[in-house]
Amino acid sequence: MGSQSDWETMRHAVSVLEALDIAHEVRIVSAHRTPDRLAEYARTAAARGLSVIIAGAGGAAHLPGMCAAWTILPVLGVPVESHALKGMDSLLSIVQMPGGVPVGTLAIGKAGATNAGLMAASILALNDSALSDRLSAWRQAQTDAVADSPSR
Ligand code: RP5
Repeated sequence: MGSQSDWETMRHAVSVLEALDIAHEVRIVSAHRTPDRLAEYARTAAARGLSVIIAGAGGAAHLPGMCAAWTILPVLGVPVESHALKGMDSLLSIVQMPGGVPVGTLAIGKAGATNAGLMAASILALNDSALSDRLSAWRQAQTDAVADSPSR
């Protein structure tokens, strides 16, 4: 994530990864404040054994795109809801990548962070049958938790 202030959103991605027992690391890497850290992180990610990167940032949210510029690993971008523009700035900064450098862009805020975790799980599950089973069970539990009618 681009800042400590993104944690309140990005913790929802981490919760999913924890629930599905997916090995992960959590770092603050800012495209603007720590550009060298970003270059180092993204350039070495594959060699360090990472398979998917979830990058969440807000405002002028260049972190996911610049991360994708440095690696061919799949990068999932989460637009953090900004105070000034409610995350529309973040969304447009992340989603409108030039052809040739993809970022898989999720929804603004908590839903996007949650789904980034689930999307990462889906990617990893392609080559991990045990994770595939855990992900299927997670989805089934979600389905089972939906009541037939609202409580009033
Ligand atoms: C972005 O600027 C971060 O991703 C964060 O969403 C936003 C504001 O950062 P702070 O000023 O709260 O550190 O780079």
